[in-house]
Amino acid sequence: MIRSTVLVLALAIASTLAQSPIFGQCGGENWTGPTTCAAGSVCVVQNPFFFQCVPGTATTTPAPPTSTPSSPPTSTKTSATSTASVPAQTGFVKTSGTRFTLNGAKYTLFGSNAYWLPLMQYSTADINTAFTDIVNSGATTVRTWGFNEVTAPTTFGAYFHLWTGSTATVNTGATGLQALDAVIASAKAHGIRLIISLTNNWSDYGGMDVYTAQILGSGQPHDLFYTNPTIITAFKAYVQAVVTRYVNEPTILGWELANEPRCAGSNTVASANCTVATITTWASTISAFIKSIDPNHLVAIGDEGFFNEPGSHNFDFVYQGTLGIDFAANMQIPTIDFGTFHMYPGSWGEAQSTWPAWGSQWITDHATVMTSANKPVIVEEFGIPSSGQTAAARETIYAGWYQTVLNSSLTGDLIWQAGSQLSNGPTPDDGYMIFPTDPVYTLMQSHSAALKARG
Ligand SMILES: *[C@@H]1O[C@H](CO)[C@@H](O)[C@H](O)[C@H]1NC(C)=O
Ligand SMILES: *[C@@H]1O[C@H](CO)[C@@H](O)[C@H](O)[C@H]1NC(C)=O
Ligand SMILES: *[C@@H]1O[C@H](CO)[C@@H](O)[C@H](O)[C@H]1NC(C)=O
Ligand SMILES: CC(=O)N[C@H]1CO[C@H](CO)[C@@H](O)[C@@H]1O
Repeated sequence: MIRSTVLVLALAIASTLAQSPIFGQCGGENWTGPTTCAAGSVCVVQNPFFFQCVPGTATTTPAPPTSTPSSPPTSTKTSATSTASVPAQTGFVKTSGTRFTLNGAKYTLFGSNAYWLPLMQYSTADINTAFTDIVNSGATTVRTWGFNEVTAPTTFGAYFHLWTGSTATVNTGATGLQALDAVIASAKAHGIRLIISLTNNWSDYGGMDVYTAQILGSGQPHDLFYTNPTIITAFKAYVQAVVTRYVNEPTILGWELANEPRCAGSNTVASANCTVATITTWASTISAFIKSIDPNHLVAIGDEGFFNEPGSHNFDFVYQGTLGIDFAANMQIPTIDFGTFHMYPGSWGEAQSTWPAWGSQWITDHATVMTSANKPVIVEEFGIPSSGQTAAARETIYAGWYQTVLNSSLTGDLIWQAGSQLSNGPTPDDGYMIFPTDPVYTLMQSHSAALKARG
């Protein structure tokens, strides 16, 4: 009984494996799985490591599949690529005044964050599920992490930069940048553009303090990341490796220098030397460097958008310049194409009763700088935790903030953060996750429609 069940299962699996499902992998270096695609999809070469079944039909019948896993029929795949009706992903997103454009038309920047996409060793099917949920929210754009600094290979998840003493090597293997390749391929197949951040202020996934600790020793001030010449060289080397790998990839909307750069880190302090000028100088240097090696992609800082207006707004700390960010000054950097800001009134100590109005003011203040700098500005992270207030109150706050984005004419927004139910359970939930069953997801759909309809 058991034996025959196993046999039937094995046969069922074998016949399933004969073809890859839609959005499944169908080839690439060392791929030993199926090289033909389910009906209604064709195998497209996304990059040398990753061929994918994408919806569409070849206009000419491909050669009969002679499925020899070790030597995939590359010529068949190439001809399918040119004839398949896959979502167009040509042209690079550009800016025009305070808006984004794509191939001369308006590009509406709306979507969510999904930092976990390249980091969790998800299967191709799971990555596709996540992107399907994201697309169905009305998203055009997703922000994710292009970094994970480690001092030893991880036993779970991808890492991109491995440190031994003061020397780092870029992991280009299956547990490294190929995981990012797979995310980019899936984004492309779903018509999504990506904003990719290149390091982190915080200790999550390594970040800046790994550079300072490995190169200068532990316990150093966080802001030496921005000023120490050896560290700047090391960061540039990493940036160069990632940016040049994808220099011709239009699925990437833009690069971000770092997630939330500040003078101080998670467990490291700011030196007495760190001022807003420290990070403005660093952002000028690194963004100019990226432009010198990649003329195709937009560049942003990835900061929280703090203002440097000492004494203003009843001394609310996010307006005082004390954290190392001067949003208005940074918008003047010629090699920064668009501005970013974040919005977490809860984490920033604002009284809960003020969140709707406080957030609307924060959005409007950034829209004012958007207009004067004549560059796009996006609120690229914002959220309120699902615990601590009623579901109805939470929805009302999100609805009000979305309405303020429209009212203020702000360029666009990315909520923190997307969530999906995958084969092994939900994506990482930090209390801000928005699954498709969440009423806020429905709000996202109507807001995206309103943003796309806006002139
Ligand atoms: C393919 O296998 C070879 C030999 O094991 C290895 O060197 C190479 O890195 C592999 N390529 C990928 C994309 O995993
Ligand atoms: C602070 O600046 C002074 C003067 O330029 C310099 O000697 C010192 O090394 C700096 N300290 C740090 C932590 O950057
Ligand atoms: C947006 O503008 C409309 C029309 O002027 C106004 O009624 C509404 O209160 C505004 N809402 C927000 C959240 O700014
Ligand atoms: C957005 C983000 O990554 N925030 C985290 C940064 O690091 C600090 C300290 O580890 C956390 O408290 C934040 O949640």
